[in-house]
Amino acid sequence: MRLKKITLREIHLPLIMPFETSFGETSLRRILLVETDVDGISGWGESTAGEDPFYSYETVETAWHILRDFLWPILKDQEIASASEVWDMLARVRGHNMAKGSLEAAIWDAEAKQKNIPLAKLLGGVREEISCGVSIGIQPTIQHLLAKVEKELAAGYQRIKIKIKPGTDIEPARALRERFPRVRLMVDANSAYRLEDVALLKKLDSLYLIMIEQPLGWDDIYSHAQLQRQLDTPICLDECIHDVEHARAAIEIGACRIINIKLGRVGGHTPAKRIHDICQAKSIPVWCGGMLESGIGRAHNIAMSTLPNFTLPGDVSASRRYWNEDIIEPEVEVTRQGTIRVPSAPGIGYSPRLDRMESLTHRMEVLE
Ligand code: OSB
Ligand code: MG
Repeated sequence: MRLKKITLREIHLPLIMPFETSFGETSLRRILLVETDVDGISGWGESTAGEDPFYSYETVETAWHILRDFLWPILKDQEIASASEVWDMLARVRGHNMAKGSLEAAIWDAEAKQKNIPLAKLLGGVREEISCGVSIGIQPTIQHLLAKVEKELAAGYQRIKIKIKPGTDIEPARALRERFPRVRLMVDANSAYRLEDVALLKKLDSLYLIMIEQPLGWDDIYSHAQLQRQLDTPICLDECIHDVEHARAAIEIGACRIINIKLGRVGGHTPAKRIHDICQAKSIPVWCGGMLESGIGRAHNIAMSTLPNFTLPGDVSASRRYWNEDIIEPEVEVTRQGTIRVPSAPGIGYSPRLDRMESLTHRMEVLE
């Protein structure tokens, strides 16, 4: 395969409802899409870089810069035997996983289309359906939260995750557990706590949560190991796990019992598979995290979630929970059982809606 051209495109997509986490609120997504031309076949990827450097240091601006000035020059006109080689070809650039992940994923899509098979198959996926949970942002009141959760459970979602921050943590989680005694429930703190908050975090142990996601520092694996020793509830790491070495370190020192894999955060399908494999070998279940993706990123998440060790419901849910209209056709839909059926069309299996993308595009750059 030879990479002939890439097109960078920034679209603006307003969320149906603002999404609040411990690090801030988002109401309009700026999304960087990458289209690759591989031997005349187009592949699509989405960078999960944010509008601000608050979840990670990457932003739409840094991802654009790294893609145009460093990643494209490495791959341009190179003979690429398969998409599985791309991650190692980009190794000279340190970090910037969201930039790398968008390009790498687009080449996987193109390769699957070239071979006329679904991306899930090319990745080694084993499922025809994936299990879905929802991630619910911080709500103004407990009443709002209960109403939201009620609605998502009625729609069939299999697991509820709520965002927490200091001051909005134990109370909403307890209210949910009282109202829904048997629901699979978890909280995500996005690094809002410190090891000194252990007494508060221990109160969560009585609520039988399936996990507490990323309570401590975004790059602090060691403190999570100290915390996990004092908690019964499993810790799941998100922000801390950037590559397979972090995953190995976290598992070996006991910093977590579950890992959330996000394609952008780890740099694409190849590093995601490597983390998946090491977790599987060490009996650590994984699940697919979300970053408020448009349909392109969502489609990649669905394909990745078909790998065998994705045994817990992920944050991959229906397009209509986020967008009035998605940029793919058909939109991602969730069954009454809280699952997504993996598409059988080649590549990501959903068609990009170019007309709609055009109308949402704020800038575009073609590199060839
Ligand atoms: O920590 O998982 C997270 C959204 C933006 C940044 C970080 C996170 C999230 C979510 C939303 O939880 C997941 C989704 O529904 O896409
Ligand atoms: Mg998270």
